[in-house]
Amino acid sequence: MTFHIVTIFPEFFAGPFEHGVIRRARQTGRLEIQLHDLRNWTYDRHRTVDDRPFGGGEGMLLKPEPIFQAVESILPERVPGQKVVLLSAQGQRFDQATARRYAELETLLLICGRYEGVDERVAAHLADEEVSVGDFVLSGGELPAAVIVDAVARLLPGVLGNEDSSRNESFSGGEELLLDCPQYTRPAEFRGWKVPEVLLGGNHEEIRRWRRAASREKTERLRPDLTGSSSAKS
Ligand code: 9D3
Repeated sequence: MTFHIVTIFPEFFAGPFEHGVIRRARQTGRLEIQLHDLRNWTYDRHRTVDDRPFGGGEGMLLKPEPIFQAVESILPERVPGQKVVLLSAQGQRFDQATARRYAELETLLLICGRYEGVDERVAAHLADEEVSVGDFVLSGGELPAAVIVDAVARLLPGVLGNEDSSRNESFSGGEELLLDCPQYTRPAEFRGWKVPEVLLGGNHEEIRRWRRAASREKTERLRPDLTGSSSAKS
């Protein structure tokens, strides 16, 4: 799968894409990430990417021309296996189902918003989707882009050692949506806090039941929105 990231800060991504799962996926050719500096598609002396909002208001917006030029030159023909996503605070929430949908694509182009936002014609007439990673205010779409690459890349065939290990986790779906159960490693007692006795024995049926119950308890306590017992919306 190929990601294209259009950004005014291509250097921002040096760190996040050079470690662990992402690094290995790139090395083995299962994942390609191409960074594109939005200023490459500006033609004035100051390489201007932003301008003031019509009607007044605080701050600056990313102007449409460089973004349209960038996307149209990176993806000259838009085919079904390609998707263009605008990252913005106003977008639809990115979740695990979105990650699974994106992992089926050949090509995903991410446009990183900045400043106070992006000219609305990008969302209306260029992007296929407008996506946010959560209801909090960030300074731009670069961290969200890195989040999306990470979440999608680990779903690609062959990226994780075990082809199935990405399926069996929190948020992967399944008949019941539960958080992972609490897990423990050595020592069996740390500062007086003991690992639950059942995990130290070898009764695998009992362990399975304990884990299921512990998952339910933790989900109810930390994420009642997932169980339907709260009116809270995820
Ligand atoms: C006037 C209100 N705004 C500033 C406080 C709106 C606003 C503009 C630009 C809020 C955030 C941003 C920059 N954020 C993103 O581009 C962004 C984002 C986010 O802020 N939160 C969650 N996901 C995303 S994806 C892109």
